[in-house]
Amino acid sequence: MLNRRNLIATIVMGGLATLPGLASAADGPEVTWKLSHTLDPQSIYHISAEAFKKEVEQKTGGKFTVNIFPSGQLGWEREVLEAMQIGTVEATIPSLGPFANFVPSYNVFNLPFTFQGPQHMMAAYELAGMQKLKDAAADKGFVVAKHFLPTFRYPLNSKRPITQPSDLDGLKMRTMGVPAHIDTYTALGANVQSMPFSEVYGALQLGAVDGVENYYNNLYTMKFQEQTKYISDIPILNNAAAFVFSKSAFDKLTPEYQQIVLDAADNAGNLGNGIAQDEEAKALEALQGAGIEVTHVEDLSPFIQLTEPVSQKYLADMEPWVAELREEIMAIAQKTN
Ligand code: EAX
Repeated sequence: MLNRRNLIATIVMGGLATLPGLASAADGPEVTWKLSHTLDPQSIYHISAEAFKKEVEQKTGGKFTVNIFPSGQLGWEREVLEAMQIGTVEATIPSLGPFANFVPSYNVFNLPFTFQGPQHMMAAYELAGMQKLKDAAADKGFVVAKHFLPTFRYPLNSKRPITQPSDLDGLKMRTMGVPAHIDTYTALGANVQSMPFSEVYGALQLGAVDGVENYYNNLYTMKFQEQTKYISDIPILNNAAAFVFSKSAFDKLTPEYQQIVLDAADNAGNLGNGIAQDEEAKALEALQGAGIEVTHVEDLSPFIQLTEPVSQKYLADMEPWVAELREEIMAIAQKTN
């Protein structure tokens, strides 16, 4: 804050040119950031990334450039998050699944059936307790600027409709390399295989896997409908995501630029939240149009029963505040859906 005392101090120490707020962002230093994500240029991640880029570049008069690398061009999420800890990639939009491999408390998002619907997810993102997760991320070299995306990961496969857990028995399912996800599908009887997202289409084509789980927009833009037949609307896991910056890159920015990237991430995340339901509805229709059979599963209790021990196992291993945060998340479900 610029008050009389630090105004005088600033003038004495460095002269007027260093006064925060007096120079416009367009007079700021030249900065270039790489923003990596693993999804298609038509994905919600990409639309949000474009909005982020536009706002940052506009507000800095083009001095701050954001180059977006979609489709895992800079690597899968794990590789990119490692690069961010070193500081060679500055920004990314990871699913909070792989992110939890770096910041384990984030597993609170990866436990099965934690969220009851999109409104519930969006309300959870705003809980005060989320700050603790952000602090844990900062300790690992990440600035989490915005949690966003109210989407669920539904099982899609080439073999049979899934209406009960036994339908997953022995089904070769691709999940992300996220232990809580692997354990969840294993508890449901699936034969789980993890691989980068970019390899899934080929694996489906070769029959190395029978199915994959993700949200409709993601499944459709990856063209998995060409290799599969059945999807069930069971919200087993979710695809919460975030705008994440490399802390070392963020710390190098001027306070003014820091505020610009934080605001831009907030706005871009809100945009992603706002379009997600429409995009999901459109993608579901498109999947059906491409011949995918959609199964509505009313009774989730057999799935919840089999997977609840997975949640209990992870919660027992985490710090007590994580279990408290999960309780807080689950307690607001009724109010939101
Ligand atoms: O975060 O790998 C996946 O299934 C993810 O949905 C993807 O990387 C986006």
